Amino acid sequence: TTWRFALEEIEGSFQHLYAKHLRDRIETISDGRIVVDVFPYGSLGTSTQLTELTANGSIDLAFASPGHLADRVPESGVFNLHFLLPEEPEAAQSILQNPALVFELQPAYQASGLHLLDLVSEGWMAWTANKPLQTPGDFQELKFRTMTSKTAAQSFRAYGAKPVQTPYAEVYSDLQLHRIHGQSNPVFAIEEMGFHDVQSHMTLPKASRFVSSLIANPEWFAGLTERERQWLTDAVEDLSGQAWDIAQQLNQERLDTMVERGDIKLVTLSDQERAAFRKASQQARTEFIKATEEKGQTLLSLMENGRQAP
Ligand code: 6CS
Repeated sequence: TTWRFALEEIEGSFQHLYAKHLRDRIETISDGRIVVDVFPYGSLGTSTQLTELTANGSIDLAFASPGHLADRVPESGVFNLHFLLPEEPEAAQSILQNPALVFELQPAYQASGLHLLDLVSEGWMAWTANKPLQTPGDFQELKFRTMTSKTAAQSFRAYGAKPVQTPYAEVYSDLQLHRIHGQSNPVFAIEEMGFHDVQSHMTLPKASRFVSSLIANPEWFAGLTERERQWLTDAVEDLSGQAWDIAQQLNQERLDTMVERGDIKLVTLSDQERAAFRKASQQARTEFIKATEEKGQTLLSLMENGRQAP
């Protein structure tokens, strides 16, 4: 048997490391009877297209980042909001690994033809531009690339930016041709996509973490034998914890590389500077709640303090 697993990121990325771990575990535990065919980002299409291929059964497993997915699954837009998860990694990790989160989101994923397996953080989002981004004022009129969903754009519109929504593969050339002036991604992605070649500054605002969802085709998942399903869910559960270390290490390595090479100037924000962004970010929250109502409120509370509102 072959399981087809599609990634929104290129070889060497976080998702690629994750997929290789999953592949090795499944192939070992099944004694080689299950082969996991991993498709890094490229020929299969954009993130949105990968989701479509998963919904229609051409692909069995995929990553679907809420940055792109939230127009299809509005509730997943909660991960596009800033200043929700606690700053402290252990606290953030236990919130993201709280089974209540997948449980609350599952109906929304199912309604759009997807089975949600897990949520994984790939690390802090960094903002790049050809200047430091230290105040919402620095975003005024800035053509800032975001992922393609409305909520992804709203989070930066709230800071005063003019969001431009484009697929991942177009970001490098759009920066090079000055069609956009900045973008946001985890550090590892900025390095491997070469964005530091065409951007002078990287701001580390600690405003949000990049979260992706691991999805499966629902019929494929239901059609697995009990044993196969157990292998998959066990592997995903084990990897859930490990993924934080993988991301942390990958981001740190790539940050060190960029700093050593002098590729890009680093900018960090003071608590006071972050407070100004935190305040401005509330507007995106209001719009998310308007679109998702009670469900959105429940997810928001789960993300903020790990508990549902009373
Ligand atoms: O910015 C993007 O569109 C992409 N960034 C990452 C790190 N993963 C997938 C996503 O599509």
